[in-house]
Amino acid sequence: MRYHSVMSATDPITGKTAAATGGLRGFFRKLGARIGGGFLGDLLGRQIDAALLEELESRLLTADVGVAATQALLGDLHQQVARKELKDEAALLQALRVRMLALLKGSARPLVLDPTRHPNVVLVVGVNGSGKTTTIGKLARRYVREGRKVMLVAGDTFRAAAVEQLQAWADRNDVPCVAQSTGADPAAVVFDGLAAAQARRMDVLLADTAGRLHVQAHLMEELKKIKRVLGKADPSAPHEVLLVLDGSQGQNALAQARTFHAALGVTGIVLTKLDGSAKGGILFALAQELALPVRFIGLGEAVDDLAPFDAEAFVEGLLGLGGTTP
Ligand SMILES: Nc1nc2c(ncn2[C@@H]2O[C@H](COP(=O)(O)OP(=O)(O)OP(=O)(O)O)[C@@H](O)[C@H]2O)c(=O)[nH]1
Ligand SMILES: [Mg+2]
Repeated sequence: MRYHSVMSATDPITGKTAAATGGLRGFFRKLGARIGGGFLGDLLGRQIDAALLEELESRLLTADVGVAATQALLGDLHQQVARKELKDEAALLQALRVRMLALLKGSARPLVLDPTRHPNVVLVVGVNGSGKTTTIGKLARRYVREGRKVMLVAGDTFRAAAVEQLQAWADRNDVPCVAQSTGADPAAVVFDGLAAAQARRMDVLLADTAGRLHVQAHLMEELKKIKRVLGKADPSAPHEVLLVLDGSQGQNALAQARTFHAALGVTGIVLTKLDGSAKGGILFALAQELALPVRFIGLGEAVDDLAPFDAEAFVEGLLGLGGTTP
């Protein structure tokens, strides 16, 4: 089996690997640049006045930043512009940078595992096809590389071939996977997985679940049951309810986040598929409305295409600041 290197993430603009473009910082910068090109583009170089702010506002909205976050970013800039305090483009960019970083500050919080827990339980949830199982494969890779003992549990007993898909990721990472056949009670499977992980003193248990629409109430109830049952085997579990969102879905991802959070108490987010999309504006909307940590960003389909969110590089790229990587 051949693996992509840790720098295999593909640059969204040049199509080159991240290694060739200055690493993951470069990736986030370019990602920002691509989104920024969409809403800043020709605005720069124009006179800074109320009309320019209006235009900026509508472009932020188009870039999925959302009404509340757009307001938070631009709010007092209107007064500053009226008072002619933002004299030039550099001053405007600096003002935006400060506000964007302040908004995203809470988002760039890593997932920290407690080494005394055996295991740390990560319950992975999200709508169909958002990238849950792939993200589990990538996380397993990451934790194995850190020297941790990782186990997977196949809580998706609904979709045909879901168990095989997870098993394939387990084999690729050489970690154990607890599974039953399709149709089994997912709460029972996950409970067994936790018992096995406790017995074998695993560091991390990554629990896959079946995709479901956030509007399917009975399926959301099923997730609540899985969460409750985990708590019976370990009152502190799950230690992370990780919501996987397809970053290319824009405002729809925000609606999903709202409902999953209300039902389950989401503790972290993975935003996938930002490699093929200019829709990263949703990061601001998520930060503004839910203030949940964005643990990782999915940068592609390969096992190493997962990276902690680098808010600074992202904002610099977005605003065309801080120099560009070749
Ligand atoms: N480009 C890109 N594709 C991704 C990323 N993450 C996942 N995918 C792809 O998205 C598709 C769905 O991924 P899965 O991991 O099966 O999604 P899931 O949420 O487990 O899907 P269900 O189990 O059906 O709910 C696959 O083709 C993945 O390769 C990413 O970060 N970037
Ligand atoms: Mg899946």
